[in-house]
Amino acid sequence: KEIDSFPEDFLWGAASAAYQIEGAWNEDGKGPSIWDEFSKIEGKTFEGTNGEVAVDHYHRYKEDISYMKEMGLKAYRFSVAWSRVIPDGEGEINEKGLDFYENLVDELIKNGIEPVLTLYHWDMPQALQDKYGGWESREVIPAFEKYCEALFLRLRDKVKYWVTMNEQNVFTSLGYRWAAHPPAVTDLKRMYAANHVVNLANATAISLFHQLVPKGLIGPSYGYGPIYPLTADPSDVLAAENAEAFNNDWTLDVYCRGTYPKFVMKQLEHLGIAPQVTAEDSRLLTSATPDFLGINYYHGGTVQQNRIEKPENQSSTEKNFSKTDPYLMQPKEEQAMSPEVPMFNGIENPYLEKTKWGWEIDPVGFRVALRRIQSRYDLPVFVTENGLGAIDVLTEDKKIHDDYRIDYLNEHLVEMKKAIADGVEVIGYCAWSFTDLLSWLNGYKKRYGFVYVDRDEHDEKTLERIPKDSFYWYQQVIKENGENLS
Ligand code: GCO
Repeated sequence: KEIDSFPEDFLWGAASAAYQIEGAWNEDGKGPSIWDEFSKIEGKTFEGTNGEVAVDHYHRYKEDISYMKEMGLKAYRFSVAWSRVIPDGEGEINEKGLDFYENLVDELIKNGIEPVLTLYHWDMPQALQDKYGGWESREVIPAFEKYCEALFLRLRDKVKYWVTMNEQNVFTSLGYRWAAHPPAVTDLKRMYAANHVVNLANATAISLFHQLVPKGLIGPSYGYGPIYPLTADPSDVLAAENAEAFNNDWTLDVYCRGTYPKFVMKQLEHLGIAPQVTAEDSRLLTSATPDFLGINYYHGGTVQQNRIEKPENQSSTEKNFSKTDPYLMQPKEEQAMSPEVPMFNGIENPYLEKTKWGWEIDPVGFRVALRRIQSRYDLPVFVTENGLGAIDVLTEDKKIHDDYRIDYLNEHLVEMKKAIADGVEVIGYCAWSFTDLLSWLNGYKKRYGFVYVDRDEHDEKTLERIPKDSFYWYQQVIKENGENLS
């Protein structure tokens, strides 16, 4: 066997999330989620887009799976909407909700596709937000456990790969630091408190899973980006290490080792914003560690030593969001760090190009990321997301020539192949996304899919599915098990 070839059973996949594709937001007993409510508030999402219909996957999942089969997909990652399974988050189980996901899983298996099920992709039941304050309260942990138990029991014989939390770092910082996602607050103390509760919920789910589904594999999906120093000035290198600790070790150490990095904890204690960790919490966190680490890779970040004084009287939100350009409603990378902690200062990387939405394009960073994760945690890695958001143009003869997406994915796969040759154990790769879907803040302008969906912000149009050029390219990659990637 060639040292740099993909394993025989490599899981070539694609991914999605319930809110971004399903629609049917109030059908068959589903309760409202925080995103159903948040998107109704004026000015929160791009031109007021919401997931009420999304790409209507709830009604068209068989058609979508027929495209997956045509493509030769080996794995499909999707998420379950908690409020479809338990409408108020903690009470009665809605059998129709469970039925939907079981039917979806059956259809995947029938077509030879391995299901990869994400338990939490950001759509907390609104009832739990209202009653307890969502992730800020420990009261949601037993509710989450009950929800997970219902799914484990129903699907344990059919689903082998399970993901607990999707991009905990992203949803807690967008929700509690940047006020861009619900509950839309800017309070670091609350962010760190919520983050700790999510860690406990994650560990609770893993612990229950290991009892109930001993043959399955479970892990969180973390949005990882490696941090670079701007220069070889040792102070910049130190700043990059600080940023890596604050941004990445902070979450990954808890997942994999059950402990918070001491150095970061000390800083947070000093600032009076550290989470309260009890001895019992520590026991749970160290006892329930994942079987693999899911990594969503888009880009990293670059820092220099902190030289800039924070301007007085300016809130983080004012400073960090462009209110005028809807494409920049995501916080920029240089700001998505910890400006309150004067140890590093985010800055643009002069060597990297960016997407239309200001996301750096950094395939080599993917290899760096995979190697850093392997050497720090030594767990199998499942790449659960990677992809390019772009404006795709449908030609008159109904084609989408997305060569830019092919180039992007190809460059990333080449680097992933090198990382495998370097010795990183990668068990699968799910491109983001299978069909086009609703971008949380950017509507349908920003498309990621291999399959185009005919709709825009305000007009559902035909919702017709049209495979893009990248669909046929990925089909070939899968067929050759990545042999000819270069
Ligand atoms: C967007 C984002 C998402 C995320 C995904 C994270 O534009 O809304 O890119 O699609 O990538 O949901 O897990």
